[in-house]
Amino acid sequence: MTTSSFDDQYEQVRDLVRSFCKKKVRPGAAERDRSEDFPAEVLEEMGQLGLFGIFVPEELGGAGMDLATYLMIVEEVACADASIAVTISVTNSVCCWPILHFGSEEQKERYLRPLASGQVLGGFMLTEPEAGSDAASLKTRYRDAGDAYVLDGNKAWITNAGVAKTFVCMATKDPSLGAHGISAFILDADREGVIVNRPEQKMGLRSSRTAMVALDGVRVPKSALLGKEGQGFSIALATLDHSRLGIAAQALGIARAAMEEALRYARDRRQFGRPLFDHEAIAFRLAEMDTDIAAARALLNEAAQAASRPGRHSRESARAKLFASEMCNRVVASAIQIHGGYGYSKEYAIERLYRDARVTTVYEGTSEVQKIVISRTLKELAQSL
Ligand code: COS
Repeated sequence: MTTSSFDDQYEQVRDLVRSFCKKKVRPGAAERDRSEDFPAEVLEEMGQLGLFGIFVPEELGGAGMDLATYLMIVEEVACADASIAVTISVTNSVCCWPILHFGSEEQKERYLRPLASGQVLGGFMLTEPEAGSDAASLKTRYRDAGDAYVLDGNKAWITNAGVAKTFVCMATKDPSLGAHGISAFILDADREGVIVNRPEQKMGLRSSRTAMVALDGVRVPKSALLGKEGQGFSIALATLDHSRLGIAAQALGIARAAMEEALRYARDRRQFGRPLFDHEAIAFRLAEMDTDIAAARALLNEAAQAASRPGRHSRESARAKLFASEMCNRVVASAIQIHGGYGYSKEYAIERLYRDARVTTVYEGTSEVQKIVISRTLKELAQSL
C-alpha cells in the first residue's frame, strides 16, 4: 500500500469511528456512568465495525490494521467514553496481542477469530491481591496433571471479568522460582472452577467491568499453554510494553474531551463582564493544557514507531504511558478549575472525566513502575558511557 492510500485508510477509519462515537457512544456515557450498566449493545455494534480485532490479520477474521490506527481508535473512543475504550483496549492489547505473537497456529485460529468478530471479549489475568506492581511475586499455582494443567489462586482487578470469555492468565509452577517459574495460559472463562466475584465499585470507568476471579482447581488442556513453560512473565511484560500504549491513547482521549469541555465553558461563561477566555489566567491555562496534550501525543507517536521496529521498546512505552497519564490528570484538574463550582457538579461532563482519568496513572503499571522501567534502561545506558 502506498503512503497516501495508507493515510486515506487511516482517515477513513478515524472519520467512521468518530462519527459512530458521536452518535452511539457519547450520548449514553453519563447515564452509564451513573447506572454502571455494561454497554453490551454498543459493544456489539463496535464488534461489527471490527474494533475488537484491530491488529488481527484479515485471514483470521480481524481488521488487519496497524498500531497507529489502533491507538487512534482507542483515543477516539476514550474521548467519547473512557469505559468503552478500556473494554476495547483490553481485548485488543492484552488478549489478542499475546495470542497473536506467542500463540500456536491452532491457538490463533481457535481464539482470535471469535475475539476479532466481537462475539467474545478478552482479558488478562496477571494481578493478584498480593502481587500488583511486583507482578513476579504472583502466587496462583499450576500443576501438571498428566493430560491437563490445574490452576489454583486468586486474580484481582480483572477488567472484563464476568463479560469476557477468553483470558490470558499467568500462573507459577513454584513461587520460589520467581519470574522464571511463571507460565501463560489461555483460559476459557466458562471452565469449571472459574469463579467471578461481584463487580468492583469503582471511582471511574464505571460501566467497564472489573472483578476479582478465583481459580479453584481449574483444569485446562495442555494445549492451553501460551508460548513455552517458564516464558509467562516475559510474555506478560512484553504484552504490557505494548498495551501501555493503549492506556496512553486512552489518557489522550480523556484529556482531549476535558479540553473540549474547558474550551466550551471558557467561551460561554462570562465573569467580570467578559468571557472566561478573555481572562489571561484562563487563556494561559488553556494554552498549557493544549501544549501538554500535544507533548503526550508526540511521545506516543515516538513510542508507536519504536514498537513497530524489532526489539524491545519498554522505555519508549513507559515514557509515553507515564507522561500521557500524568498529563491527563493535570489537564482534567485544570478543566475542573476553569469550570469553578460547576466542575464539582455531576451536571457537567468534566466531573466524570476527572474520575475516569484517575486510574490511568495506576493501571497497567503505576507511574512509579514506569519510572522503574525507564530508570533501569538509563542505568544500562550509564554503564555504557
Ligand atoms: N519484555 C520481555 N521480557 C522482559 C521484559 C520485557 N519488557 N522486561 C523484563 N523481561 C524479562 C527479563 O528479561 C527477565 O528475564 P531474564 O532474567 O531471563 O533476563 C524477566 O522478565 C524478569 O525481569 P525483571 O527482573 O525486570 O522483573 P522484575 O520483577 O524486576 O519486574 C517490573 C519489575 C516492575 C518492571 C514489573 O514487575 C512490572 O512491570 N510490574 C508492573 C506490573 C503491571 O503493570 N501490572 C498491571 C497489570 S494489568 S492492570
